[in-house]
Amino acid sequence: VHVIATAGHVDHGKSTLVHRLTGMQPDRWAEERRRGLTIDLGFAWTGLDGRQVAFVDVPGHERFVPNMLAGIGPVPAALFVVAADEGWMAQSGEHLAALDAFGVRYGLLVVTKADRTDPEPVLRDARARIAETSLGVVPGVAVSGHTGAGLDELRAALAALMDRLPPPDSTADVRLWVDRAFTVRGAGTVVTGTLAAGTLRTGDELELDGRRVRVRNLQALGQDADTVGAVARVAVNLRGVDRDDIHRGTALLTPGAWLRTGEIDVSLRGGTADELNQRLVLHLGSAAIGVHVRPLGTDTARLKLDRSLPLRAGDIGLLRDPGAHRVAAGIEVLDVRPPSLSRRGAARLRAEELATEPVARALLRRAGFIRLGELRAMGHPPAGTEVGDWSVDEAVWTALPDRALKTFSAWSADHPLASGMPVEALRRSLELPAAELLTAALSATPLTVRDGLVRRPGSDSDLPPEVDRAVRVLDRGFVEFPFQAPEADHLAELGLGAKELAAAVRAGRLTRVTGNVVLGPDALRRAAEVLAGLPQPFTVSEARKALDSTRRVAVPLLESLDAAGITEQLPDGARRML
Ligand SMILES: Nc1nc2c(ncn2[C@@H]2O[C@H](COP(=O)(O)OP(=O)(O)OP(=O)(O)O)[C@@H](O)[C@H]2O)c(=O)[nH]1
Ligand SMILES: [Mg+2]
Repeated sequence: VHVIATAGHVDHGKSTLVHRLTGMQPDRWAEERRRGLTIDLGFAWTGLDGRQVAFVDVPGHERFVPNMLAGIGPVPAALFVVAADEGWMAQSGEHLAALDAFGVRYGLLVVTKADRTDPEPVLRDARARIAETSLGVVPGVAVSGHTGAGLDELRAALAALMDRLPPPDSTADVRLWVDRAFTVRGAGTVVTGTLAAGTLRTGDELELDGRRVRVRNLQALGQDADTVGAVARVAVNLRGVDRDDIHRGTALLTPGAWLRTGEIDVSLRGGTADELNQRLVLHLGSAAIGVHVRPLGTDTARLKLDRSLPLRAGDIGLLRDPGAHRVAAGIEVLDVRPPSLSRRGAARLRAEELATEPVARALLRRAGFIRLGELRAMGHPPAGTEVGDWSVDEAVWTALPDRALKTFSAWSADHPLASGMPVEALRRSLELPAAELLTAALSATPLTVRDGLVRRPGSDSDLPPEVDRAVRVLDRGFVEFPFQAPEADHLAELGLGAKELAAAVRAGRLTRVTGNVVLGPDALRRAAEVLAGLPQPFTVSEARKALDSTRRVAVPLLESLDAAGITEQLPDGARRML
């Protein structure tokens, strides 16, 4: 399916043309038919040259330009209509400016009412004006909606236009800008829109204003469909939402794929920042939102939106001055998460940054780390260094292994009794947002990770399986009695001779208190914790009791603590924590 929007001044024959081409009456409201005036968007479709084409018919009256913009916003091609008898008029100009601002590149000029007067002068004039815009040089056809003259030529030109339209990306994330919402008796809430990219399926779960909704039923061009790929006019029957909660400009979204934003930095087309009013209306997709404009450079500005929208970098919209009936400028979204501008001169610096540095690079420079999914949701291509699910600033990434080593060394110096630094502690002190980043950074250092601890090289050598098993048996005993060393015959039973014990101590799996007196890997740290809770100073006997230990263990354990600078022995033989 191809979707084409009409454009042109009031009464120039847009709806008549759509009716002629499709046999469908695009004006839906009784009031529209009575007054011969299109007020809201109309929709009609037909087969043409073996393909299907849907028309979004827009109103030409100046009062309904916002409706026109909601119709044309998501549509890639336009049928520009000018009446031969009236020629170029005010809304011809405003509609063309809108198409230009939206950057619409595909179109066709139709001069209607050719039965009334020679269409040639208007064809020439309109084509010249259109050639100045994003549409470029377009084919022009003269027709009469009354006699039908020129319609075959128009159909041929439409077929040729469809051949030129770029193929849509049917795998893209869905953002269906809602242009109508209504209730169907028995079915519930239905929304319609132009699906510009992506694919919709019956049963899909989608996001709508932060809530989850389910696609109960799907229609394209009046037919039920299980799957509809872009580009298409679709009607979506939704479960889980009330019609009253939906308005034009809401969007149906692929869950989790879009970020809402209330503040954006944009580049301007066809207008300079200092000429813009402070208050304008942003039209993007089918949305129309009041914005506060703050100029940054000559062709960049910051927009504060009255209501947040799901936007991405690269989105195209326009700013309109509703009072003056004027398109003030076209915009392209550059950044949906712009930095705050609190300092003096910040706006100018920001403009320079936008002009000289890719936005994703600047975001990374400030944040250090951004999830790939978030970068995509912001509309940016991959930037920096990819690490697992993350994009990392290159400078940050290069410096990280060294920082990790330094931080680890400093921590180890402060914790001489620890057999390793907890991964989580190192992650936090390096201010890394995820453990996978630390693991990746550590692979460029001699440090290793085991049992949730970052360890020095060599402390992690693997034990032979039988020694490992034996040490695990000891570990279970240490859980309840961390300061009771296994007796010699127990060690012998487990096959832990001097050589095996030495290996386990080297691997950081046991702490040697003295000779063949061994405890668990964190025995010294845990002893220090217990002793810190005693009234200071304390005697060996008090320490022994508090540790639920024996003299055989307590005496050398205290000496180890002295040696590590954790405790200190006083002249009278008592000790205190340092
Ligand atoms: N003589 C003549 N009249 C036409 C032609 N096309 C449309 N009309 C008449 O012009 C009037 C306006 O036509 P519409 O098709 O409603 O115009 P429109 O552009 O859709 O108008 P809005 O949607 O209100 O902007 C109607 O009375 C039509 O019958 C044509 O080719 N020749
Ligand atoms: Mg009309």
